[in-house]
Amino acid sequence: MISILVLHGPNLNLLGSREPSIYGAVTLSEIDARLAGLGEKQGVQVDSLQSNHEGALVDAIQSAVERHHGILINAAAYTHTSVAIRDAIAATKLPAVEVHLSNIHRREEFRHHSYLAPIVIGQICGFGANSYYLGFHALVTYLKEKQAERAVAL
Ligand code: CA2
Repeated sequence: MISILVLHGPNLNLLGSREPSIYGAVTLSEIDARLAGLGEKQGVQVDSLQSNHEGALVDAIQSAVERHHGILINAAAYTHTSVAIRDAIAATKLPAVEVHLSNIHRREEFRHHSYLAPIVIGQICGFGANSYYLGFHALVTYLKEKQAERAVAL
């Protein structure tokens, strides 16, 4: 069974309670529940984790190698600062999709650069919570295609 790890970075636990004009009214629990539901429909195991701590995210990424086939990540502010998270994802060699609720390219200059963008399959941003669901679809499609390619090669 395909298994994916969903990672949410700092302050995303506040979703739904503050700044709804930027990030929408949906809560993180609602996003996680919808992702779990999408996973059930598609036969994909979905495990989610939110942390405000860079090291905890790095630990989760390192552990993902043993349990998961891909990573869906909104690294939040660490997107723009964390070489450690980038290095951890690159080291796992797991396919990853980067998502953002807001369109980071339409916001302040410092949000335009992502340390993750060069090492992920792709980035989806600007669609609110739908960025996560689109990202989930993109990652699962990628993993299923790779699985099918491997089956043909056998
Ligand atoms: O648009 C996104 O998903 C971001 O990753 C969100 C980050 C931000 O630093 C990135 O540039 C873009 C911020 C997450 C903070 O979330 C909050 C939610 C509610 C209230 C306050 C913060």
